Amino acid sequence: MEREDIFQRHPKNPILTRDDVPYHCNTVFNAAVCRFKDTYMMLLRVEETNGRSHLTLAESQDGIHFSVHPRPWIVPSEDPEYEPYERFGIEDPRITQIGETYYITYVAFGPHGPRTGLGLTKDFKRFERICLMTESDNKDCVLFPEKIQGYYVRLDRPGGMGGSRASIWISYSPDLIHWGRSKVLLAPEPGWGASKVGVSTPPIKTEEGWLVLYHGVRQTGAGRIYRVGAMLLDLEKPEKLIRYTPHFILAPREYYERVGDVPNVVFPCGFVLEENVLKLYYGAADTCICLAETTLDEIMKECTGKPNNI
Ligand code: BMA
Repeated sequence: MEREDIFQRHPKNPILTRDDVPYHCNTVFNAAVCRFKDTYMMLLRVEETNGRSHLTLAESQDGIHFSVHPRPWIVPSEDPEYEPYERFGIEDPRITQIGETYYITYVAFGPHGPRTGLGLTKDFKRFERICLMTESDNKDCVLFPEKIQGYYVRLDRPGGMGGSRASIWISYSPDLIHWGRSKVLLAPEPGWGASKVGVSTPPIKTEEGWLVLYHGVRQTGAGRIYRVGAMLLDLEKPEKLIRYTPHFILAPREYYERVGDVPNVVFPCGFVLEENVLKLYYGAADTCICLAETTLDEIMKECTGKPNNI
């Protein structure tokens, strides 16, 4: 029997709201998180009152109480290479550490639709853009934390906007710029993720495979519901899906997940792994940031579904 209570929500939820931002904004949500030296580093999506987003850093010593920097960190670029694609904002970051470098993927949003931007930092002071690494109509892109068989690997979700099948894809690159060998990994299927699926957080290496959390979207008469599942990919050939959760493992239940600018949304973008404990940071109702914990073993036990759906 599937269980849904494998995550324990932090009693201080929501752990971060717009009241914690030292400047005027509409909401904070969908934050990437990592460990940097002794600090929990959060990169949060801040939506301004014009409806456009930028990314701001917040720091914490305990992973619960974050202090938000006084100024935005990653804002739409004025460089003509990027400007037409970032004009309407920067959204939903993910951080992947490879060696000493922290790679940041983000949704660049402009008049041509959403696409993925990629940049890096080594010190969380200077942010350097590398490229716009996907074409338009592509979101939820994350990098694997190491090269596999000599290639960088990414997961993403092309085709979510136009009513086509909004599936999770995998691609490979020798240099982070040129990408290919793209394949579908997981497609929406009737049920909790019927409308779209998209990767939530960067892959976690385990003995059994790469464990990846993803979100599933169900369109209902009252709007969309965003929930979370997990999948396990082969360590050497990550385009091979081993198992996944046929049911969701985290769903909007609490008031702060049900009520907000966009109701019924839990949307993780980051985690910190401490031993076997996964601290998952997620945006709730596009309005605040929350924390919930579980163990990798608990997630692994829920991955009972065999791949058959692409
Ligand atoms: C998705 C993204 C997320 C957002 C979610 C729910 O398409 O835009 O940033 O949290 O919708 O509104």
